Order: sequence, then structure tokens, then C-alpha cells
Amino acid sequence: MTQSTFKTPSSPLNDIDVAAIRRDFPVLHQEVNGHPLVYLDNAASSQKPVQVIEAIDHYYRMDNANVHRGVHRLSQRATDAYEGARSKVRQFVNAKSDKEIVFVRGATEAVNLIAQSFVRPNIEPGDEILISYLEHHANIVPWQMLCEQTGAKLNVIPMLESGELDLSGFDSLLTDKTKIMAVGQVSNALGTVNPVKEMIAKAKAKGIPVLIDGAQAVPHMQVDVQDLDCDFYVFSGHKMFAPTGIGAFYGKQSLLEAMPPWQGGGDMILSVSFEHTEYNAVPYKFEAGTPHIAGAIGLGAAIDYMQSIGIANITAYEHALLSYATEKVSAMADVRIIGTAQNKASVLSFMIEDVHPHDVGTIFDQQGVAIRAGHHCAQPVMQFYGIAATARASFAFYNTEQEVDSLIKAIKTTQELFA
Ligand code: 7TS
Repeated sequence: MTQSTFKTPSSPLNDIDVAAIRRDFPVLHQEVNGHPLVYLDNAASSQKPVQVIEAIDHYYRMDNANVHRGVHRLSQRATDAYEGARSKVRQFVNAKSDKEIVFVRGATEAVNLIAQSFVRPNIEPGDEILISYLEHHANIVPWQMLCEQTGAKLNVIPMLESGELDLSGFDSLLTDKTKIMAVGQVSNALGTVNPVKEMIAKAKAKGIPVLIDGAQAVPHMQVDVQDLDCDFYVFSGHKMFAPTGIGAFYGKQSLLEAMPPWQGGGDMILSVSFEHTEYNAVPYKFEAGTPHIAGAIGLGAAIDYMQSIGIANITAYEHALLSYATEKVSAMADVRIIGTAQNKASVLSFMIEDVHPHDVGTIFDQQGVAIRAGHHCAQPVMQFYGIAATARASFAFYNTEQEVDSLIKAIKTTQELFA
């Protein structure tokens, strides 16, 4: 597509009112090093709209109390708000029941919980766990730890130069020893959107349970866990405009019910004596201790906010923005895009010839442009390309074409400095 295509009234870039949206994000309106902030590090953590900030503020000003235990009014309001947020998450991912939504700290905690509570009790030496080359460390290390604990073996779906998964030998990796397939829907380092629906169908046909790491998917696209037919779906709030320290996972109710609890403590029990403890029903069985109540409320508000824009509008807008950025960067000499999959979401990883990505990040910061430089907690992906790091710009629906132009300008400035 040419640049002029993007300027036409029918462009998805005109489908949402970005100027109005940006007014909802206080943090975007500041200067960094004498330049307007251009925040392109959304894959690491996204910014928060006033609607989320105010929901948290309201909770602490008016409703603050512990949940599930008080007869008093504030505790009831806190409980209603917390459980209301659970319903919003259930509807957001289209789970059947609120009982299938467990609040956790984030995607990392969810993967660890599922590894230890769902897989560990049923795994033997020689059994297999299947992940992919594109995973974030959060979906690698918990499985390696489980392998160390149990003598199971980690298998890895390979990748191609394009940054897509190499599914040519996929069927043979799904064996009768595979206890779980755990794959990301969108790669955080490259932006590749994996064909998870097809992959899930193949795994399920062989009776293999599936976990999908949706941390980089939920901020950008509609997710329907029933349509996907995955067994678990994990994500973090802070990448989808909600606070840090809160996330959620979906688990099929029958599986959650059969799983032992992960952590013990208050709220996850029905009764305790020294002789016998009876656990609470799902999802509370997995929510030991006082939860991040304000965080869950903020997550609910973030879902409301995204839905007020429309998830399909977000997807279309960001797709157009990524195409615009990709076209501009591709046209530059001595800049290499890392990850050129057909289907990508909101991530542009690149290398400027003869400049270390960390220097790129520092020079960009001097110009107010915030990106991430590093291995993005996906070191196997870096090893695949024989590099230590990339510079990564990652977009949200509040980013603009003008900000992409600032990115291009920052690349040119960097090249001039190193010329
Ligand atoms: N899975 C994926 C695909 C991720 O991108 C991340 C974080 C996680 C899991 C872990 O999420 P957490 O909220 O539990 O930490 N990814 C990134 C990133 O790309 N830059 O910083 C964090």
C-alpha cells in the first residue's frame, strides 16, 4: 500500500478517533528530552486511560475493603466490583462461566500455576511437553522447571526465517506422550500471529490439552476461547491498558475442578481443621490470600474501555499502522526488519546496520521515542537469527502515523550519528 492509500477516508486509520482516544491517556501528553513523548513500547507494558485510573481511584476512595468475607457494606461493594470484573473477563474471552476465570498476577503466574497444578500431577519420566521456538521465557522456563522436577522432555516446534512457525513436522511432534501443548498466539519479539486455531484442532484430535499464551494477543484482537477450543488461555492486564500485578487465565471448568490447588491459604478453603481441610469451589480454589482487588477492578475498566472503541476497530487500525510503519522502514537503506511473517500484530523488530540495538534505544530516547532494545525475554528467537538483541517498536491504538514518522526520523538520526 502507498502512503496516499492511508490518507483516504476509507482507511482503517480513520475508523477510530485517535485524537479523542489520546485525550484519555494522560501520560502521553508530556515531553521527554525536549521532544513530545512517542510511546512505542506497548508490548512491554501499555499506558492506562483515565477510565482505568478513575476506577481504581474510586475503589480506594469509596469501597476499599477485603472481599468475600465481610458482612459490612464496603466489603459487599468491593466483592461486587471484584466479581463484576471477573464477569467482564469472562465475557471478554467468551468463556462459558465466571467459574472458568481465575485472577492471577499475570501470564507468568498463570503458566506456572498450570504447569504445577494441571500437568505435574499427571506426568512421568519420558513424557513430553510441546512448546514453540517463538515463546516468551514465561512460556519456556516453567516447563523446563517441570521437566527437571519430573524427568519429562521438552519438545519445540521449529521456526522459519520469516518468523513463522515451521509446521511441516508438526503432526509428528504431537505424540501419545505429549502431556500439554503450550504456545503463544502472538510472538512478543516478532509480532507473528500463529495459526493457533488449526494447531489446537490437531492437538485436540489426539487428546492433547492445550494452553495458549495470549499476553500479546488480547490487547490487539478478539479472543474467543470456546471457538479456539483451548483448555487454558493466559494473559496479563498491564499489556491491555490495566494495572500491573493483575492478570487472568481461562481454564475449562471440568479441568479446573479436577486440579489440586496451587497455593494454600485464606479464601481458597471451605473449612480448615488440623485433621482435614476442604477446598473452596473453582475459581476461588486458585485464589489463595487477599487478591489484587483494585487491579481486577482496573482490568474490568480496561475491558470496558477497549470494547467502547470496538476490538475489531482496534485490530483494523493497528494493522494499517503496522503496514504503514513496515512500508516506511522497508524502504530505508541499512535497516533490517526481523520477523516478516504474513500475519503480524503490532510489533516491528529491526536492526540498524552497525549500531547496537541498545545504542538505538538510547538515541531514540534522546528524541522522545520509547522503544525496547534487547532480547525481549525471547532469547531462543534471537539465537535463531544469530543476534543478541533487536530494537522493537510496538504499537497500540493510541499511536499515530505521525508517531511512525517520528520513528523513521529517529532511525535516520541514528544512522547519521553513526555514519
Ligand atoms: N507471554 C508473552 C507472549 C509476553 O510477551 C510476556 C511479556 C509474558 C508472557 C509475560 O507477561 P508478564 O506480564 O507475566 O510479565 N512480554 C514482555 C515484552 O515483550 N517486553 O516486556 C515484557
